[in-house]
Amino acid sequence: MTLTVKAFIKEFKSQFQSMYAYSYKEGSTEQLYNALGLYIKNYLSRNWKETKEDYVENSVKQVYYFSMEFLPGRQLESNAYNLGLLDTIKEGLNEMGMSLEELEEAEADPALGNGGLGRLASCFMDSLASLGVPGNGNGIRYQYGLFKQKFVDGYQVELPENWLRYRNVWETRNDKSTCMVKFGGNVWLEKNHLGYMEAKYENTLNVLAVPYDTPMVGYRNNVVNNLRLWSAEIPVEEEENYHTLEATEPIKEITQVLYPDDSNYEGRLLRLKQEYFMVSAGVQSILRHYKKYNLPRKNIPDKVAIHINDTHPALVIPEMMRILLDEEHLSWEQAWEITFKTCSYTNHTILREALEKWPIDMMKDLLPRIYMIIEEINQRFVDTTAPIYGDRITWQTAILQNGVVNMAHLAVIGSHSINGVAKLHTEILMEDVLKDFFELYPERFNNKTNGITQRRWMHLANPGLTRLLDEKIGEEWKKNPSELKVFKGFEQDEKTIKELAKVKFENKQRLADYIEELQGIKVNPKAIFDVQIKRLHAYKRQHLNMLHILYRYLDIKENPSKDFVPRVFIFGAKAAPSYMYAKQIIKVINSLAELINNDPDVGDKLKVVFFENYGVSLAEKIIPAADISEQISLASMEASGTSNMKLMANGALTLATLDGANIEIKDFVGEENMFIFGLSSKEVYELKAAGNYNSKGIYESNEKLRHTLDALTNDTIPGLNGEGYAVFDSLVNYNDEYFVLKDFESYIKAQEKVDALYRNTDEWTRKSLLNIASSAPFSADYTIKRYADDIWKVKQHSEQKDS
Ligand code: DL6
Repeated sequence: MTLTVKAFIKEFKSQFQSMYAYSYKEGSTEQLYNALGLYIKNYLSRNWKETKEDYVENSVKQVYYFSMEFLPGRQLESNAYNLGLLDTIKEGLNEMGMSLEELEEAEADPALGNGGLGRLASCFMDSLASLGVPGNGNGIRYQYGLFKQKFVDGYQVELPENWLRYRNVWETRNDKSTCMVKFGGNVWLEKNHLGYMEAKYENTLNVLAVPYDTPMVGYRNNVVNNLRLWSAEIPVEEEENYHTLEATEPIKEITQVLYPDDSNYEGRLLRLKQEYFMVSAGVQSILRHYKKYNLPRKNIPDKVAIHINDTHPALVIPEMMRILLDEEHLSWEQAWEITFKTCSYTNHTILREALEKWPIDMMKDLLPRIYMIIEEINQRFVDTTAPIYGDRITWQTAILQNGVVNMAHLAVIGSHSINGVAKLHTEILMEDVLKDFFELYPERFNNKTNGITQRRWMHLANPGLTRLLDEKIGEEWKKNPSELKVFKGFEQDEKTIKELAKVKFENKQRLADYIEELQGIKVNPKAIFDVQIKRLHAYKRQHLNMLHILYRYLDIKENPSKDFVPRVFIFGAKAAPSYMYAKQIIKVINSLAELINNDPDVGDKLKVVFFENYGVSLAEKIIPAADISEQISLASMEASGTSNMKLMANGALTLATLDGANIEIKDFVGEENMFIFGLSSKEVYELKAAGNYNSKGIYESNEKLRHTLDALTNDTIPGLNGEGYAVFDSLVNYNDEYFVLKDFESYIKAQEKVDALYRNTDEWTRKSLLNIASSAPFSADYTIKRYADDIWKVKQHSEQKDS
């Protein structure tokens, strides 16, 4: 039954009253938001319940996506949209004198992730539900999300992100489904009276894992899947042992913060605790749920697929073995077959420092039984591999090496599928990072290029573009993104080009107003909006972007009468708290921005805006307004990127190296509709192998570059305290790890092409149209379909019911 505006108003008023015992007219924005959120949650609860029941009644195969990070973004609008209630709610609120936009601002944006990996997990949740694939998320309910970023004198300052301060209307605490997770203590194996080996524990730290479930709403299909986030608590029966607040700390801290400080031993230990906590609770609850199916244990892989999102949840493998061996009393071979067939793993990075390795002593102390199992997995692996492939390859692929547990090796050995997240990335895994494993298990490797959900990143973030597309190509693209290609037919249609340019201009005007309101910087909406939004890391090369800005600034100062195409450079980026170099880059960009934005000689020609606290909600405001998408990582370093896909779908032209998914963007839209520069991945490998890169030589021989780099250290930029020197040194004196200077010249040339093209508005907009029309292959719905078909072997819910 469709909800009428009248019925909504009546029900909303009564919802509000039942919560606060006064009229909605007296309510604060937070209260009104809470009431609306709960109203929507109540509305969807029937579908949520029925979806769960349906899955059990039909014994469907389900996917469990294990991830230490989720970045769902605000859920009010997207839930209302997927349920088909958005217009009714908007109208109803308007009649009551409110606006949805205003209420939405009261919703916390859960920063339970760092960047692309967490956001991908949330796009996947949306696609699983929208495709009707039985899928669950499994993660941690961090009490504090990723830090809130502030700039003080241009320096990054980290503040706690207390996202749960005003309650979270979307979650349901599920006390019925708690689990116990054990840490430390002593463990030994003993034969029980039935003759089975049983693990005996003493002096363990017992932690109660309490699940909080959040509905994942499918797009207009009545499906509501589940995201389960675990919180650590003191077990009720042990409360009396915890007399002081201090004593409760070891338990409470487990789910307190995302990314504990990893610069010290305690911080690293805590992270390992978090990983096991999430994994153990998740696996226990899956196997308990499986019992409802009343099927033999050997059928688990027919009904359960567990996905390991990067190595962080790789302890799923020994934990599943532990339960099957110690609690279900299966033989090693039976348990291994089930575990291996159930688990699959995605690698998201080739950065050495991000490939997790845990000291053996730490693992042994914290997780003694798990370590025993890992030791045996390793031993059996070595025993079977060495006779066939020899000692060298066996040693290089072992799980236990040089006093550490190599988590990527564990994930690979225990999973039936291993995938990278873009074509080039998967090739690099096979040819370099995991090449020995590729020799051992070629059949396990496959590529699954990332994707994004058009629902959040186009339909909701860019209503102007969505309306235009609906009008030109009909609404089918919303269900079936491949229909976007029909938009190509309008490439030569002058009217459409003008309309598209108008949509972009309006989005830019809106962002310009927001920038002025937030930062007091007046930017010209007619300028090129040039956007780089992603984590701050040297390999992503925000400092290359900064050097170009500095070069441009010097050019403006030295050639005041030259005709410059106005540009607004927009950044959004957080640096890891202990990553000094990244923080120095932020400071240099901020000081440069201060200089440029206040220099009367520059005026409209150049502006630099660095948004504080970049996250999903901010991305939704920036992306629809972007003209240029900066994807300038050193080729071979960026696994995929996903901001590149979001920006392309919103009509930005990509300025990129041939890295990650930029290569596929080029394949779909054509080289002529983007700006490519820099070394290729092959050239990067060759240059590294040659070992003769000499950044100082480039600095000395390139006048333009030298002039620019010198401005980092000669007081051109006021307010710096050595950060300019730090960047200069790393690039010139420490041989420029990410080849910034090598790519500088071709980057500048690409930027000149950007300016030249922008002078021809129609031609620019035509290319923008082609980007939008070519973006469909990056739909997360398609990506999820490929995971479901090739890796998880999970069919859509309706198909499983029929078969
Ligand atoms: O696959 C999602 C995303 C990619 O798009 C990025 O290219 C990649 O950098 C990111 N990887 C990580 C790795 N984290 N760890 N460990 O966030 O994954």
